[in-house]
Amino acid sequence: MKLLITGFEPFGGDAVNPSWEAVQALPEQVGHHQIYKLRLPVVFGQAADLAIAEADRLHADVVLAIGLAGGRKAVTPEVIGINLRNAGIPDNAGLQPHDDPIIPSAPAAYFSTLPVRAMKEAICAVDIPVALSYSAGVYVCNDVMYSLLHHFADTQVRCGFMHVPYLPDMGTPSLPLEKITAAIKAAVGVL
Ligand code: PCA
Repeated sequence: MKLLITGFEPFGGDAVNPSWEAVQALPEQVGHHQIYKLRLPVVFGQAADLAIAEADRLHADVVLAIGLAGGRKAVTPEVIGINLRNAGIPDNAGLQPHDDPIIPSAPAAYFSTLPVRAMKEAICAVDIPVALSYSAGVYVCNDVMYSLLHHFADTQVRCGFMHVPYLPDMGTPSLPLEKITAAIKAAVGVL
């Protein structure tokens, strides 16, 4: 099985993004998954297009996108992505959409096609704070999640998103990099 896992470049003035730090630290193989890694720009539209193109190119079976949610205290598998863009801060290309659809006339929302509850239980089992989230926000992370789910709707490719907290030197609450990496590995184990 081919698993594409993505992380993001830094944004909003941060020097690092724990999502990419953790993805980079993953092994090349987890269980029956061959892991392919991709770093995404924090840019509306462009990030989603790159993730979709790479998943198509690889003929990936599963796509798991990871992003930072500063302020959250737990790793959070996302249940749903919505067809909305609203940026509190400009993205890394200076775009700041307000209340725009991601894809006009497309469905309002898609549920993750990953087993979010099993992911949560697997992360809980390795003693890392975890909770399901029912909002991936309306910034670039939700953009990627929604766009993947729209593109791969009615295909066999399963996809979803997981947010992770700050690293200790970025703010509070936080989780050490080893714990974020271990949480992703545990989640991948049930995909
Ligand atoms: N977090 C942002 C975008 C990139 C990232 O790591 C978000 O939650 O939308």
